[in-house]
Amino acid sequence: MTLLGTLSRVMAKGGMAKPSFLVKPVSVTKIPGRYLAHQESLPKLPVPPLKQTCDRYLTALEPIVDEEQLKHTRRLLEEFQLPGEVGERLQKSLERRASKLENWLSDWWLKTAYLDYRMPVVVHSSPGVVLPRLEFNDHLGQIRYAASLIAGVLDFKTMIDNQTLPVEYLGGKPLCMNQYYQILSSCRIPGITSDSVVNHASSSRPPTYITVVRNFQFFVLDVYHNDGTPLTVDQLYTQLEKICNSSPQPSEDPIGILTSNHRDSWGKAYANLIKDRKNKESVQKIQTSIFIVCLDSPMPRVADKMYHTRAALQMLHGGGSQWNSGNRWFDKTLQFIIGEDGTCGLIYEHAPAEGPPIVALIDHVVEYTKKSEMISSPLAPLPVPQKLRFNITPEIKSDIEEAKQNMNLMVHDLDAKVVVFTHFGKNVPKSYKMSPDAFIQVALQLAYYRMYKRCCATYESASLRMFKLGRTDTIRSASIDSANFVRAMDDPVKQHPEKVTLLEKAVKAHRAYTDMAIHGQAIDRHLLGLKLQAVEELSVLPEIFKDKSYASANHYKLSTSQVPAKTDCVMCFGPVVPDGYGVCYNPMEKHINFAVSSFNSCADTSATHLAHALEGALLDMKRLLDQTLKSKL
Ligand code: COA
Ligand code: HC5
Repeated sequence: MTLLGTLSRVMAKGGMAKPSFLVKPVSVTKIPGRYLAHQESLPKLPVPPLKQTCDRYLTALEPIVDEEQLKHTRRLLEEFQLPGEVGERLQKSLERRASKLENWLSDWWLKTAYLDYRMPVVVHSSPGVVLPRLEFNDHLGQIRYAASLIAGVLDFKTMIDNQTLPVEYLGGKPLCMNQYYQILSSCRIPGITSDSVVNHASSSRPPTYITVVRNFQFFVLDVYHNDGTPLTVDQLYTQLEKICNSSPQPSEDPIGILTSNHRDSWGKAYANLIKDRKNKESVQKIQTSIFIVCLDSPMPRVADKMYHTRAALQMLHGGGSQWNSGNRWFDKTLQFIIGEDGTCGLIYEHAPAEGPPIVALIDHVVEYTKKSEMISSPLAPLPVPQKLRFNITPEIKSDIEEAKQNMNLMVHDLDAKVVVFTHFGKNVPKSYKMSPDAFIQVALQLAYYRMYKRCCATYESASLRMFKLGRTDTIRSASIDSANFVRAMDDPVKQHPEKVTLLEKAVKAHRAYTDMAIHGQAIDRHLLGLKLQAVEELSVLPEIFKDKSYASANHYKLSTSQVPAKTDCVMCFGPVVPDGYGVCYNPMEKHINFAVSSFNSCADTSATHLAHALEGALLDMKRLLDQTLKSKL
């Protein structure tokens, strides 16, 4: 219950704390020049009109709640909007907030969706990315690749430091680039009831080292010389060799596994851990470092067709305490993971940024590593990387044991299936003049309907980066039009031309919702804003937020996201409700990479089953179009 579980907890507290969660906020104004000029030119996130949101909310409920419930909600919404009533008052307060802040939503969103959300970041929040499998198949290949990957990330960092990153565009509009400045040198810090995020990139002495973890042991690796030039690939390789030589056996106490625990438990364990001065210094080194490189131990081998699924799980959780789950610091924003068998990817802590900046970094690194060669550089006497030491008290030992057990339960509970769909990619929907993203989303609706004979609340991430400090809003993929199509598709009474018309309507409706969302006119963040505003200024919550429909609308059995990349990678994340699915996809021109996840503890879901249903739905939709439209030519 990711994004929504938190909302009710914010409510329970009866009020919002002042935004003290950013221990060290990265102020946009600290990054001068070109970047700032660009940022200043971006529009502010609007507050949509109240009536528009209420009307659209009701329309969005239609395919997912029954008629009686809909009637009840309609009445509540009418009352909410009466002149002089609570809706009007909250809307005005929200508009006032929007006029004062750079972005009325971003602080609230960070806190609600991430820092106050207490489930483990592993599986429940942090996404994983699998790179195309690499050629190496031994330990030397692993550290050679690690060296060139580190050099590639540092090369990308130069563009961040010099503000030479090209501005991105969506729908012809320039996007907010702030998230790029949040992904390096940052870390989440656990608290007892809420976390914080620190970022050291713009501090007076930004870090010049990364953390390398091997056999559950953490090392500080300086990646710049005193003159500010980065170490060469060759030099990085030599340093990584030294690290590996001093960590031949797994540590008895995989301290990093603590970061996988429930946030309240980790918050408590953390307070205890850093009471010791040495521990505190070691933890701070990890938190401050630019990023982490995890040199993983070999994982159990699987058949080739299972490779992507196994690799996705390695990225998401590391395989359990007996494998690589302790070879992480899950609070760190960026952790690159490199196995000995050519497996490579990353996991990232989601609070500071969305997927696209991370994927842009990956695209750059992958290109860089293809070009980079091991040129022998003069053997400069480089210092031995410092191993971080921890004093493990019996209490810390028992916290580690508890975290191990919880991690192993999560590992057993997560079911995943990666499908490389090779029949077609964006090319086919495009050839039928349809939005590929909308086509895939409608296929998902069909797949779900075929399995459950009903539609469910569906979330797709939409970028709000057209606006200053924008993050995301929700595209509600289950629409009246998608419902009409999925019901008709397998109806033997319906003729093909009618099905095609319904499919075209559903795809168009999805694309129209997408346009509305990326222009700041969707309903979900607005409703959240009204709700959080109510928490701040009212003693009781308006009825529309206590309504059953609101709970149903936010119980996303399908939580989905498209993250397009140039690199042929697989992106994945866990479901957000116990009886739901996570579906992430990277549509390429001629194929599509999907990762589907679900929980084994739910008898009604199966990642494999949905993945197959999705393949079937895509193929059937193409066949329908081919048969009907091609025959017309
Ligand atoms: N006919 C022919 N081609 C079409 C078309 C049509 N009717 N509609 C779209 N296309 C083309 C587009 O021009 C585009 O071309 P390209 O491949 O050359 O770039 C391509 O098809 C893809 O368009 P579409 O599938 O409609 O999706 P999109 O790229 O506009 O993406 C979202 C849609 C929702 C994913 C995007 O708006 C977004 O918000 N992305 C960010 C999501 C995000 O942040 N995810 C991570 C969260 S952590
Ligand atoms: C590398 C791919 C990362 C995708 C992560 C993503 O889509 O996160 C969503 C963020 C948002 O605000 O919509 C949340 N989601 C995983 C629950 C869809």
